[in-house]
Amino acid sequence: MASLPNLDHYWLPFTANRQFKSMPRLFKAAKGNYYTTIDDRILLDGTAGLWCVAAGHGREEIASAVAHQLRTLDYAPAFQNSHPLAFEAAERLAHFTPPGLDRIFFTGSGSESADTALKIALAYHRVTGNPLRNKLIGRERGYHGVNFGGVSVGGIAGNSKSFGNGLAGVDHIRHPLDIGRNAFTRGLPKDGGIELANEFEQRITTLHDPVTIAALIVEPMQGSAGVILPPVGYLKRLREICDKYGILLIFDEVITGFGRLGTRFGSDYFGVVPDILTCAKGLTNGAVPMGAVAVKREIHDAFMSNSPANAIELPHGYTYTAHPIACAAAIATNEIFITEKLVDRAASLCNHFELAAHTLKGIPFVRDVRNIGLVAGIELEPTPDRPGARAFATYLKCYEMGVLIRHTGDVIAISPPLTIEKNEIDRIFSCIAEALTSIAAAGDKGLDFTRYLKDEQQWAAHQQEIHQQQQILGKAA
Ligand code: PXG
Ligand code: PLP
Repeated sequence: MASLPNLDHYWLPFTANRQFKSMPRLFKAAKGNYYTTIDDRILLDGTAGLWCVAAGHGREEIASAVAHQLRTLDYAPAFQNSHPLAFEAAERLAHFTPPGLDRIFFTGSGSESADTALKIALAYHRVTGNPLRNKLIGRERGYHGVNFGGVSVGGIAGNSKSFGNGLAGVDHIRHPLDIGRNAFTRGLPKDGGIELANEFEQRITTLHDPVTIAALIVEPMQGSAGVILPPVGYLKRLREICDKYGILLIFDEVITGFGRLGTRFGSDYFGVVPDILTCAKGLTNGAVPMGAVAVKREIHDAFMSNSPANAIELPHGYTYTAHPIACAAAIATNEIFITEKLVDRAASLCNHFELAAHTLKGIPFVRDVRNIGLVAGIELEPTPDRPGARAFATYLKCYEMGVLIRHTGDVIAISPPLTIEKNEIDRIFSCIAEALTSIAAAGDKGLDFTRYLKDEQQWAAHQQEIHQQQQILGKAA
């Protein structure tokens, strides 16, 4: 059995650390659509890492571009200097993003992209002579990363309640999830989109003065909070309302970008063009941290023409903005997308994926299946006293059976690499069905996590023993 590293020092993000360390799940390698764990389990990747490994794992093209760049130019100062790959990466991305959104600001992640987009929106109104347009509107159950701006406009209370008041001047519109009406809808819900979007107008006119609103930020499809789809016509109507009142529309496409919906971006899927678009994840195939904000040319140009000569137009940026290694990875990833026609490939799998996802109707605990592109959300009946426990047990059971799924609250989210094969799609959903059926059959024991992943638990216990022995020896010395 492989040995475990010392688990004491690393504090894992968005993880129940004590639970994890009693049952550590560590990966040592990945290739194509599969992970290998440190105890040599092979896991089919049903989640493209965390929605980011669109082109499949272990891509040689990216590895060699990154290695070459690392040996050639490891770092260039991001402020007042740059390097050619930054411009090439921006040009390629500008050709990939929806028409008009061709001025690119690079960041290190989706969270940084969200905060950058919000700052650009606020600064845009100031630079064009409207400094009082400074309120930001987000949406219930929205996820825009974990930095203060993104958390403030985000709509997940669990992600914000520990961290004080966040930004002032923020309000939220309703989320569109309505299971009572739309359970098991294939694709987008048909009804209610226009009414729901009209509530945005109602809210800003009755509670605010619309001329005080700088921007509305929404994910075209809400990923993190459990795969929530916009009803038909909803996003178009939001666009119209923004236009009517001079409000910038920001699409946070960190998940929906790079082929996830069978189109390049969510904007392309819905035929709605935002003023500012954020992305990350698939930009480098998850291989190097990087995000980007694509801005309409007019917005960018307003900064250039309204700022004093030689002044810094936007006092914002990161040490690692357009990092050479990230740019090399982004360019190599873009090349893969083009040569392998990955977006078309994803589009050609969507029907099969939808059918496979909806085979879960009627399986124990499944109260809704939602799907769009290569994304499925499977919402489970919650256990009254232990929210999320069923989804977590399902995740553990699937892991035992060799399939990696993602769970958040009572929702299981599936988002495989765009390189997935049809039989692998079938395997993901049949594995979930089998896991749920076995959990249901086990009754209360189904939610006893100590029944799962015995090997991992033995390792953890062993590790604890060694650790204690070392402490005893340390004291004696
Ligand atoms: N905006 C959106 C719409 C996202 O989905 C971020 C911003 C933040 O990106 P970074 O790179 O800072 O994590 C995200 C990230 C999940 C999951 O399982 C989703 C995300 C990240 C990790 C897990 O739903 N979304
Ligand atoms: N904190 C300190 C003290 C810094 O000097 C810097 C950057 O120079 C930062 C934070 C920001 O770091 P980054 O540019 O990597 O976001």
